[in-house]
Amino acid sequence: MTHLPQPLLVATRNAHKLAEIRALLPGLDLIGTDAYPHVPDPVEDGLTFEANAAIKALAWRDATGLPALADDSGLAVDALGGAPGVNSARYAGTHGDTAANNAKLLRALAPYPAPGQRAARFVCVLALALPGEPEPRLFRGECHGRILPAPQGDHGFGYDPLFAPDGHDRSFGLLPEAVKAAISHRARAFARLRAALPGI
Ligand code: ITT
Repeated sequence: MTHLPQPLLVATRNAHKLAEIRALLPGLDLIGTDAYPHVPDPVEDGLTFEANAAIKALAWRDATGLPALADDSGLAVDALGGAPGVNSARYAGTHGDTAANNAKLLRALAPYPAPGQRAARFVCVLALALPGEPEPRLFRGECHGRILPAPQGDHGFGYDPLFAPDGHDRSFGLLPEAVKAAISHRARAFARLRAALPGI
């Protein structure tokens, strides 16, 4: 198979992610999970981005019968031993509470004020689960940078206002959205997917 099968279910409940994925796959027939409100969200209890991406892609493929593409992603901060990592969406306790997550991250990094102590990377693992294939195909992308002392801007979502990618002084929250679309962890994972499935 050299092309992505269509229609393709994008296995995310995160509207911001879905919008970025639509922009990274222009012209493809993509279906969001809104079309399936009765399907329960799978439990993401994997210890790695790969494991959780696979859980989501397989669960949604099996629930709908459609080829499914999942994105498991998050922020790994060196000084925090890789936290929040796979817990990025629920770092402060409540799933998707961005303000609380970002506030907790700034508190955790207060003992590390120097820019050189605040290295971090965004990670994205895409899992493509195709009907008839036992294992999903996995594609990983990373974007390295650092955590800023205070939030900047309101582009993007999640930790974007706190993250300045390498080579830039401003956050993904302030940088033009085209910059994130070109260099993000998600863009890099999609570049890998495209290389493996030429013709997309
Ligand atoms: P789905 O599982 O339904 O896709 P989710 O938001 O729960 O949605 P994850 O479990 O993969 O997805 O958690 C991803 C979290 O990591 C997300 O909620 C943000 O806090 C953070 N994150 C991931 N990608 C990001 C990005 O591009 N910019 C900023 N924060 C990001």
